[in-house]
Amino acid sequence: MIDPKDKNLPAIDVADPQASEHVKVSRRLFLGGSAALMGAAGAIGAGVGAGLLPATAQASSNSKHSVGPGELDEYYGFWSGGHSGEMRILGIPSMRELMRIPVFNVDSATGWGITNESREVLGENAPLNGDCHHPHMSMTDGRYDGKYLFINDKANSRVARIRCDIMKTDKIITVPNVQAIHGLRVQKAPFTKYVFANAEFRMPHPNNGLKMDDIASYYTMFNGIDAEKMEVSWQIIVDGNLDNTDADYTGKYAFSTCYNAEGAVDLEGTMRSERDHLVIFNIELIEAAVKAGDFTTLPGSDVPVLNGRKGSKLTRYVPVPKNPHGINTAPGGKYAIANGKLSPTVTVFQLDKFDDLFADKIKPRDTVVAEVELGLGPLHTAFDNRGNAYTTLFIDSQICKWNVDKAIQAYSGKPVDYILQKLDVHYQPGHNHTTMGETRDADGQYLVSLQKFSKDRFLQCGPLHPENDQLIDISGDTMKLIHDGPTYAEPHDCIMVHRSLVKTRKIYDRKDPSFASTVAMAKRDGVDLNSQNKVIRDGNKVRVYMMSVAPVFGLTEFKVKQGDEVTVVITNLDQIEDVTHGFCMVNHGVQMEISPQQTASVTFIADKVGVHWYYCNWFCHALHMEMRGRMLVEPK
Ligand code: CUK
Ligand code: CUA
Ligand code: CA
Repeated sequence: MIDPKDKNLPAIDVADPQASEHVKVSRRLFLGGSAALMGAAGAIGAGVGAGLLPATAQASSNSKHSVGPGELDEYYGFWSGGHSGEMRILGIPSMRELMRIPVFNVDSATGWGITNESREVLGENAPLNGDCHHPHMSMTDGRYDGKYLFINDKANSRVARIRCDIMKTDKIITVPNVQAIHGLRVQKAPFTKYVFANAEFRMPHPNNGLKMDDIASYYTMFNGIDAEKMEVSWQIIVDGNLDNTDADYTGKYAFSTCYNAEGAVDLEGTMRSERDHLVIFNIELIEAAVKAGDFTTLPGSDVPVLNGRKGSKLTRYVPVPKNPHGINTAPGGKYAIANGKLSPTVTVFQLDKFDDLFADKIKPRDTVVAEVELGLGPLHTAFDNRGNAYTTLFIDSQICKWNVDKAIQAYSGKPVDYILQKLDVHYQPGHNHTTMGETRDADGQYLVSLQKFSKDRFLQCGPLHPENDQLIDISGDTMKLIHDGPTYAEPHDCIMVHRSLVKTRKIYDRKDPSFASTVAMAKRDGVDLNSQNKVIRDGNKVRVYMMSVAPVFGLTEFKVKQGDEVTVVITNLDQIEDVTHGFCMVNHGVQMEISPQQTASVTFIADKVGVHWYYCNWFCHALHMEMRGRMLVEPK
């Protein structure tokens, strides 16, 4: 739990005249919410969905969560952008979209995918689509450390890292030998040494066209990625496939759900058995096996590949009901919950039993302390700090709030009601997430439920509908729906991080590694980026170095020859926060962001003779329209 009295209070400069008001607002939001809402809930009666609340009660409950103009949100929400390939930053509780972080996609505004710096991160011939599902922040001792965000790309089997100081992607890796990186989580403790990544689809090995019909020989792997180096440390072969994953709070175990224990390639086949499984990975034993050289490698990569199939000492398989989906570790670190999907149940694992399981003192199912019914289509579970769990019921279009301890009692035969409330959501929820809920600091304030369908909730925008991300107040005894938020394709998952844990730069450091290669190139060309505008010709390659200060580019014209490969390098010397410039070369598909103190570059072929205007397209000054220049292309 966060102590709002000291270190975790929002970091606000007290010299700022507006600051004291922000602090007051945030303290009120942070501390006051719970008690007042419990009162309201008591008056209305437990078990009543927000949709049924009297209008006045809803209005007063809403105003408590409103963030007025100029006020700051309490939490950062980091949202997966699904198959848009990006990550998004929202403010919670306002649900305002604050920023988009292009990751696997091309972004016209920032030039991500167009600039040399972003191409360096993406890789020369990178595919320019992505399918993001699971954004997670690096942790130390089970708490967010504000350093990195990680996200998967199911579409092209990649994992990306985002630097939280500038909120830009700084590394992308393709995981070798697998297809479709889906479930992704970080090692929670002692620190995020590994990012754990599930490869979902089984495939032939080697995938050389010779064993395509030998379906039984297909396999997939669980991957440990070194979070600092962004390299795959090891891969471990499993039986069945891999869907979602999570980790414990000791750093010893990670575990993944499998919906295709059948090893089928058709839909019916994946539903043939009544049970699939959770596979548990013993990280210490895996590391020891790698160290001892107890691995092989696959053609085309030198990543250690271990055997984690049934019978391996590195893994254990626990049968769970039909086609499970999400796996979620409770903030206390005591339990993890597998969500049944085709079974109306959730399965509760007691994590401190895993040592005994690996010592073969108990059987796999002895780690299960409850398996209870919640409703139809349980997909994902989130937690508050009061022992309650919140599970999305996809088919029922509801969130089921239940108590974990009571569920365990009920499973052992005691006549207790473990279900506390069911709240309608609109419609068909996938993931949900609570504020700080995947860390030790779970604070039980808000729950977001991410719906796959919005149907009638918003103005029609043609056949394609937005998703609907709903914000729910969970600080009281009953859940209350307080906001509908349309979002573009498709936030599978999100996390909500208290704003005190995220420290971003206001302007770039000139030594920022994200443009270090470009700075090195300038140095080789003998150009001082901070004081020089210069055109360097190197055969048919031309490098155009210029500075920018609102509202002028350092060069208002430069000359090249038709067919030259032109690299424009711009350094924004403005030091004022928010004064970002852009560089767009008309009719050349060239565009980039240059934020204060940033250097950015873009390379293109000057294939058309004549005058070609370039202009600044981030509005920066009263004379922003006048911030422009000419590229003069002479015939060959
Ligand atoms: S998954 Cu999409 S709703 Cu990719 Cu985590 Cu469950
Ligand atoms: Cu510089 Cu607009
Ligand atoms: Ca199955």
